[in-house]
Amino acid sequence: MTTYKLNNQNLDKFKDRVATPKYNRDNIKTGIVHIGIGGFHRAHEAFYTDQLLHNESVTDWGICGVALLDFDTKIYNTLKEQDGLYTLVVKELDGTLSKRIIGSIVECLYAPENPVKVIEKIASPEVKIVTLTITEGGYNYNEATGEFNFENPLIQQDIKHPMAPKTVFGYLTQALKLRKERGLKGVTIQSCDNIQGNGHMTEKMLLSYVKVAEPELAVWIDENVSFPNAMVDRITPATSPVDISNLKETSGIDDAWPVVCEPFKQWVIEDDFIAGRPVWENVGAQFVENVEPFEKMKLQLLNAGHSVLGVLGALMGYETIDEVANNPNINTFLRAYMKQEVAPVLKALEGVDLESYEASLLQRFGNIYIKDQIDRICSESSAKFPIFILPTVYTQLKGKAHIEHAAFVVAAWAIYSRGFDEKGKVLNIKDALKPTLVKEAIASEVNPVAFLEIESVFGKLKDSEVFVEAYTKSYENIKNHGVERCVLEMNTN
Ligand code: CS2
Repeated sequence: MTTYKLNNQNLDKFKDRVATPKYNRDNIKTGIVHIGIGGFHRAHEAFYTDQLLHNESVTDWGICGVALLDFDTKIYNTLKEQDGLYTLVVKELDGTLSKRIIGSIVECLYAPENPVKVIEKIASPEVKIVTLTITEGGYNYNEATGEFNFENPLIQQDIKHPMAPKTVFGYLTQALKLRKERGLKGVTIQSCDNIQGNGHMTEKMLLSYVKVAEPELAVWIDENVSFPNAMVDRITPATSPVDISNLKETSGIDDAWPVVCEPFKQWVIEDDFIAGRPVWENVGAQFVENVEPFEKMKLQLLNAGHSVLGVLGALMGYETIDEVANNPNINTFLRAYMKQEVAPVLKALEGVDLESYEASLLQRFGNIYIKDQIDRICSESSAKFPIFILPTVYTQLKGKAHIEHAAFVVAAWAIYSRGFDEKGKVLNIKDALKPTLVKEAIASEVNPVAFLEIESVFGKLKDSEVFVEAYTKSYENIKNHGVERCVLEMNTN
């Protein structure tokens, strides 16, 4: 089989090999600007939108992908060379691969190269929605104060240099200002990140910034911009070199950055789009009045479950989530965590079936074909724990209910943050807060509570005697006996 480079010109050559876009990409206008074109966006929103564009009456909802950060150069260059095309490889439960070339990203911009172009794009009349995957940490929220973090040097630079911003807040503010000045309509800003009330969070953080940077814009935003909340879901591991070479060998597609993901996908969105929206419900998205129950269920079970498996698995020397999820002792521990500590918090939620959700999660975590990297899961834990794990703890503490499993995982994270697994292998900690984490992890060797003193992560948790006691006990136990033995003991109690 001849191999061809993936781009517009060669697209026809692939149509008998894999699914390809059947619509004319030249006719598609850009209705959506998406900031953060990593794997998740390309497995999720861009996939849904590609499906939708196959309906020939839909021509207004192409995506302009924006690479915001300096280190996004590689993805930008790849997509530019490939005319926005990439292959999505779904790893089915039986190990077969379903491949499809996605065509919904019809334009790409690299913000560091030309910030004004990005501002103008968001301000252009055809754009109706700005979607975001900027990671949990990207919202610049300070857990300790509950407010926008103006101390971030990048935010300071955006205030000083409004037309050469570095953060999403700087970009959105200047673009919205242009829309206002030009008498254009507002837009919807839609977060696709794993945050409880992600729309509310986006609105609150953006308005905090605007009130300082461009105070006169705040009222216009209030009246002309909507921020729907949404729950997003599809496990999307980092693409490995083997994924790239397999695609070449089996389908003759030379794609520098395909995306691999699980078959499951879910997108539950509040229907609050001030300037109109694509009929994503025609391709499987759910529009609901209140997304909160779906968000809570997903964040506190799936994402939290990932962090549990990630941190314990990393200490035990595992590399992928399926390996640790299929360790029977850890599996039992995770199920107990879900049942005793998370389910009681979620039990009042309406419209969700917790039991079947939990069962499907265990199957998804254990899928041996996904090979989701523990490194990926543990990265940026300092932004993840406050969203995925700690809300459950706070509610349980209020009700004087179980927190032992969560305390155990936090203790494991403190030990993880020393930078070595149980066999002494160096752990690759990737976290914006790494220096602080490592410093407090080392201090914890003498006084375990030192780790809990990181207020921007744990708030006032260190004041809870019950939590501190369970945490300290777990810390000493893990240090002396290792994760697996402790887990075994907890499972039999
Ligand atoms: C993961 C998520 O980053 C993480 O810790 O839990 O990326 C997870 O895979 C997605 O939210 C799945 O929808």
